[in-house]
Amino acid sequence: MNIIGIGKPGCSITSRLEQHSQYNTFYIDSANNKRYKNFSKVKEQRDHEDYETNYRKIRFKNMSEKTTTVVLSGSGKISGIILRLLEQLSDHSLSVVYIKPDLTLLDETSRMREKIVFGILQQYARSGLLENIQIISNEAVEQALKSVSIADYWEDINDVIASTFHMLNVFDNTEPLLTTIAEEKATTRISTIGVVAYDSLDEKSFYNLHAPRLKKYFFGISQDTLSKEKDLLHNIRSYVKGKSGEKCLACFAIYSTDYNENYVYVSHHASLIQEENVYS
Ligand SMILES: Nc1nc2c(ncn2[C@@H]2O[C@H](COP(=O)(O)OP(=O)(O)OP(=O)(O)O)[C@@H](O)[C@H]2O)c(=O)[nH]1
Ligand SMILES: [Mg+2]
Repeated sequence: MNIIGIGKPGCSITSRLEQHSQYNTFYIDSANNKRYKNFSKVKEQRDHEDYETNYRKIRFKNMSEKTTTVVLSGSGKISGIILRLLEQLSDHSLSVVYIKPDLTLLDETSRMREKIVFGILQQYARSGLLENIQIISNEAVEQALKSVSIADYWEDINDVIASTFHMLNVFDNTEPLLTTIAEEKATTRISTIGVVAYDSLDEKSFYNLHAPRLKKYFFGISQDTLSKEKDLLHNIRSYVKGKSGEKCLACFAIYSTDYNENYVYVSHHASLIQEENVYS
């Protein structure tokens, strides 16, 4: 799978995925201070619109696959290239990881940009131009962290985002021991991801997705726990059952892992466009 990072947040998160062999990583920004490999420079522009108007086709070296995930936040100016980039890659199977910034920290112009990009990308997902958009709110990720050091603030946040994205991707491509997960309905293309603490089953999703239709729980269980905990399946079943609702189906998959710890990840899926006309 190709991962393309745009701008500071997109590139930083993408660089955390570079270590895994599953991903071919690419970077787009107006400067390459971090000396990323596979970097494409886009000339710095005055504003969002100029990034769109002055877009030049990006030459990606060594991009052979046609399954691509783009990571970006909509508040930065460079996010102005996103629709043109998606157009350039229209023969790919495209997904977006959308980083939702803390809006209270943004000025008016950045907030406007964010609102536009967030809205359009969700429309793209609904219409099927995107396979999926995963929404990740920095504020929610911060709350999922037990402690955040200010010095390593973005590193810590980006590590959690990248590792959760990666683990869900690994589980998605691994045969589970047991599963109640059915083929995803193509209508639920707006989603988020999150973590669940195994012991307390305390769930922290990375975006408060409104009107979810589907929740998928991925239990990565150690060999030791699998052999010792006799009521494991019963507990998982009743926990997941409690997450269902009238219009929301909750399901799970159990995997055996070589880790000592047990890990639980979750994804929520909706068809409804999020935060649409909330304030207008
Ligand atoms: N998760 C995460 N979010 C970040 C990071 N850096 C910045 N952000 C958030 O993403 C938003 C956009 O990032 P910026 O650095 O402002 O913008 P950019 O994407 O580089 O775009 P430009 O305006 O063209 O520089 C910011 O408002 C932050 O809230 C990061 O490393 N990780
Ligand atoms: Mg930048």
